[in-house]
Amino acid sequence: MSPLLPSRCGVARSANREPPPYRFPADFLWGTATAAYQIEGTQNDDWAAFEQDVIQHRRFEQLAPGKPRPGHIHRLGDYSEEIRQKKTDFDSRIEDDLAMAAAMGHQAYRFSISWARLFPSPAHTEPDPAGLAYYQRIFAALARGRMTAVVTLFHFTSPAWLWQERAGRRGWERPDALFHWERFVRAVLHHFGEHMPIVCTLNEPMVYAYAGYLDGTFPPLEKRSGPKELVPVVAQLLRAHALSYRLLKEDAARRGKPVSVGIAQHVRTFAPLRNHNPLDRVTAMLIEQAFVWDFLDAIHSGVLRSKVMNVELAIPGLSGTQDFVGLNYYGRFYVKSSWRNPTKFEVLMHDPAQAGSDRPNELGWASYPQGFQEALCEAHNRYYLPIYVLENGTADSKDNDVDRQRLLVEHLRELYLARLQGADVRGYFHWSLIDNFEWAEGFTARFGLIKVDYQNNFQRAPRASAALYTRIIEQSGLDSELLEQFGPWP
Ligand code: IFM
Repeated sequence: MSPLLPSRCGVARSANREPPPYRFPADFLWGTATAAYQIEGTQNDDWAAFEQDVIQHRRFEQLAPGKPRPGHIHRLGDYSEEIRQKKTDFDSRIEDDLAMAAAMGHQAYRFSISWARLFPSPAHTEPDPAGLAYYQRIFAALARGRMTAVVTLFHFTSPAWLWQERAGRRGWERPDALFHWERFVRAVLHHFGEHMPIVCTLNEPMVYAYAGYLDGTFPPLEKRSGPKELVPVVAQLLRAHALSYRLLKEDAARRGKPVSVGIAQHVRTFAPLRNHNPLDRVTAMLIEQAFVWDFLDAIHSGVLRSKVMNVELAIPGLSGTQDFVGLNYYGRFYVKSSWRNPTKFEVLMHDPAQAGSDRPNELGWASYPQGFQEALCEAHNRYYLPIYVLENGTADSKDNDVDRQRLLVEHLRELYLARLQGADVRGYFHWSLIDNFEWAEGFTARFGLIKVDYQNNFQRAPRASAALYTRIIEQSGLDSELLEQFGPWP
């Protein structure tokens, strides 16, 4: 192999015999992540319109958690108008929440800037001053706590007015969508560019495309006929990413400051439900490629090439527009196919036959820490770029949240082992700092290191995992005691 090429990372279980402690470098970035819609007060956006519709038509009957039903939000009717409007009441607690994160030793905070808060109506050709003042408070609180701001530009929501049809199209597919997007990105850069060293342009574009345009569980609640119909949306998101990358780099050059840019890609391991079934195996491979890697490959090569979406489309200005690979890792899904109709398959959140080892969380998602190491290595081998884990977490509502504590130790151990084999992972962001609104799952799924007591004026109460995370940050990794407590290891 050429000495100029970085070495390939392979998942070597022998690395598991590495003796503790597992220490991370001093410049490894430890943080948490949130998103505007999930914690902030309501804005004039597509999700707020969806929520209103859900309430009006009472589409919130109790469903099984983890099985979102198109057009529904799980148990939304159980929560008062005040809670639905304020979400976590972050708006009046920005300073306290971020001071608490700083006191817990967090060094970074990932959050998103709401497009609708800056541009609430199409009449706004300039950003709304109140919206700017709001994010100013966040940047100021982060500066006080000496925390690095990691900004996400698009985290699932867009202004309601973008959904009025233009030339028969709406949302990202409108002919003027990129014009408006550019206006938003330029405004963010003009006002906050100075304080944005790491930027994530898009959060989980494939989740957005699948949930919004195939499953109908996220706005715009469409159920298109198949993955090929996602191409216009996916291609437009790639164009939006390429455009933001160029604007961010131009802004950084003007300021004489570097900026590191990437996206946050949702990662799952897709496993065949029946290992002996060749169709399950092939389908699982195809879905993983489509859901996890096609988008990142496109940014790498400049061409959206996908078997599942049946497309090969060059996107001008896209190639090489990521400085890091951002991954959000949440475990393993299972694929069950059918010979009678190979394009219709089921995706299971866990395997009912091995619930013991899958340890499904409160949403039924299987835990699979080993897949984390595999995904980090795969990302390294594909792109040879720095990696940030921009999300990792679980739904665990207990005060003594043992599942979240276990998840932290198990996943950080896998991250350490991936680094050992060459994956250049530079930071870890736990999802999430506080409990929040989990999209079609409503308020029921609790992902916070810090509990939000919705019945008690949104009071904050750190869960046991919050102290564990602080301990890990303070000692820059996992000590023998922790590894022993959560072992034995495979
Ligand atoms: O809450 C979401 C977040 O908005 C995007 N990543 C996954 C999280 C948990 O489902």
